[in-house]
Amino acid sequence: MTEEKTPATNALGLTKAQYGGLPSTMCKGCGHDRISEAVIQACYDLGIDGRTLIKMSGIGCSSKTPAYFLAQSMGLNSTHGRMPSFATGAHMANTSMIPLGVSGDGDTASIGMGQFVHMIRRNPKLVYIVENNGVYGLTKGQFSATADRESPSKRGLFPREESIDLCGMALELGSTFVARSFSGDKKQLIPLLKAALSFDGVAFIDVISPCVTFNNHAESTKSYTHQKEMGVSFHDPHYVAPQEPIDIDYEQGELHEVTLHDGSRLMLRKLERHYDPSDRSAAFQNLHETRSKGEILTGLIYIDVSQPALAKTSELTAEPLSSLEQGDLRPAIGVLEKVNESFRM
Ligand SMILES: Cc1ncc(C[n+]2csc(CCOP(=O)(O)OP(=O)(O)O)c2C)c(N)n1
Ligand code: SF4
Ligand SMILES: [Mg+2]
Repeated sequence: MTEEKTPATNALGLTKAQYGGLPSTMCKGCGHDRISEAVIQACYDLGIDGRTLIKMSGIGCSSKTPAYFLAQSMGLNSTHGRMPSFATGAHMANTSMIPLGVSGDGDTASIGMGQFVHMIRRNPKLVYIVENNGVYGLTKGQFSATADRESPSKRGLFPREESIDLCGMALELGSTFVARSFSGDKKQLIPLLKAALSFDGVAFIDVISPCVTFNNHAESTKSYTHQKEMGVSFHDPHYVAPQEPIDIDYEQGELHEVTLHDGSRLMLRKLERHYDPSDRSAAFQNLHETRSKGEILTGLIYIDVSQPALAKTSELTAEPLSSLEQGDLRPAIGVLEKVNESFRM
């Protein structure tokens, strides 16, 4: 007689299957599905109660993926490029929820660029994932603004304009958490996602995610083969939750330890070169150097845990705005007149 195995559970007594969502409708082999799996694993490992997480997205194949993870979470598949403002609003209405946003390279680097720029400047708490395949997958493979000039389409055409490096851009705008990874590298992506979920502010992760249908041919710089050949990882990251003992494997060798807002730690064991992710100038330099060699730099590129997130500087009420009554929200006539008067010269 074969014994039935009880499935493993996490700190909340939940199985990993309970962090799943609807069956995926992505093309078989699409990088986006690997990212959904990494989100499921990170949330399962951290013991996140899915009911406390909100999933936000724009429009695109990438933006459809929140349907395929965390079925218990509320979410909004919003409009093209507008995820940042929906996510910022939802977060400010109830800061006790964990906001996680999924966008695409088209969604972020073209139609949503204005939203992206100002969201980074405002710095609300938000895990911001760009599933970057260099094309508009959903509308059948047109070049996006992250398509590299040396990377031809399947039909042999080259992009006319220079590509946008979203990590470089986020860094320039003052982002305090900038990371890049590859959908096929769960060893790197899962700890980065856990760190992002523990971070107070925008945690931006650009994830190279091959579109197997429109942009995974041999010459594409967003293909599985190119990433394998040209991907340069800064470090081998390891996430340690606040209640866990120190992992002795990470006590030796070149180690950079980052303490996150909830007391958890990200241990970065250096692989390629000496690198301190709190050095902004070094982050710029490394991004430029690797880009000029056609390499794709992955890992935690920059972090600054000292900058306050939007909710901290916004004088919010102790009770979430979403649960206040009309009477609490509407100021008395006298109060309103005083406010208006203060704006008159
Ligand atoms: C206002 C508006 N303009 C254009 C479109 C058409 N459209 C839908 S998805 C998309 C691009 C999606 O590309 P990306 O964000 O890279 O996602 P992917 O499908 O590659 O994951 C476009 C142009 C739209 N839905 N709404
Ligand atoms: S078209 Fe491309 S991005 Fe969209 S599901 Fe298929 S492989 Fe993925
Ligand atoms: Mg895309």
